Amino acid sequence: MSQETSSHMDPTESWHSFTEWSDKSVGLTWKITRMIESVTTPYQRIDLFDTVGDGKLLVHDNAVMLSERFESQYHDALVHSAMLACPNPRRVLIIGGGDGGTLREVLRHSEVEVACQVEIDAEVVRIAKDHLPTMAIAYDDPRADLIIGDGMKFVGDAEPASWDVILIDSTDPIGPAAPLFEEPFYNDIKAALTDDGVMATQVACPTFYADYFITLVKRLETIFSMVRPYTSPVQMYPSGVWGFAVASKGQDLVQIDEKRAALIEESTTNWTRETHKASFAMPNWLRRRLG
Ligand code: AG3
Repeated sequence: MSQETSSHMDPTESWHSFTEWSDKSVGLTWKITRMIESVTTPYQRIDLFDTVGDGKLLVHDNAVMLSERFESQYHDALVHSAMLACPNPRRVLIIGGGDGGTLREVLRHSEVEVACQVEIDAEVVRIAKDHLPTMAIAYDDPRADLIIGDGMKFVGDAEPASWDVILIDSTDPIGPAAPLFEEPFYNDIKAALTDDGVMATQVACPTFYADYFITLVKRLETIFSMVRPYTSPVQMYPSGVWGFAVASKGQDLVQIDEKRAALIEESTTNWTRETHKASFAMPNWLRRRLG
């Protein structure tokens, strides 16, 4: 998972480029008109760019977190299937996701009484509040409870069976977020979930980072009794297809409440009952490797 910045000035037009490299030979390049902010925090370097056509682009340590144009593809995919697999998601915990996009999607669900967001890096929230209003607006909802702190510790200290849904909206499984993809954290999540609770996490790109995708799904399977990997088109990330997994202590992850799903479909940008069903389909080579 190598990322590096390649920035050059085009001689004929006034834009630079930023490339996130997916592997040795393939990258995704953005036309950048200006750098809005670049800050180095104790956790990461955060760059916020403006692009020629895709709105603002948020980059952490050279990995794209979101573009304003495509962010809903990722946030819809992470949130709605897990929320709808859980019969009554009253208490929802989000680890990471300081931009507010995941929180915004969670709050579409009228069952939610508390959506607690634990983000380690206050600067991510500050940048979202200053520059990414379509996501940061979620913080104005009275059900939102923002905590700046260590999500791992928060989950470790949580009361047993105290959360209906736990969503992990983290950076990639290499670098500072690596512990959020390991057994001790997954065990703590399991303990913190109610009996019919559901967790969802991103598990990297199923093609460029297939080894990560497969390892993470298999790791989840050693801990949770039900695990379903799924994928979704996310054009702003390497390959344009991103991997996710939902997991539970037994709660069915594929059958979702039709009535609630129909309601959610009225307001989402991408998620539908059809995309939900399709998201579990895996290409044959990947199905074989998943076993
Ligand atoms: N969460 C990070 C998804 C992984 C992106 N990886 C990459 N570009 N290599 C994004 C935060 C959005 N709320």
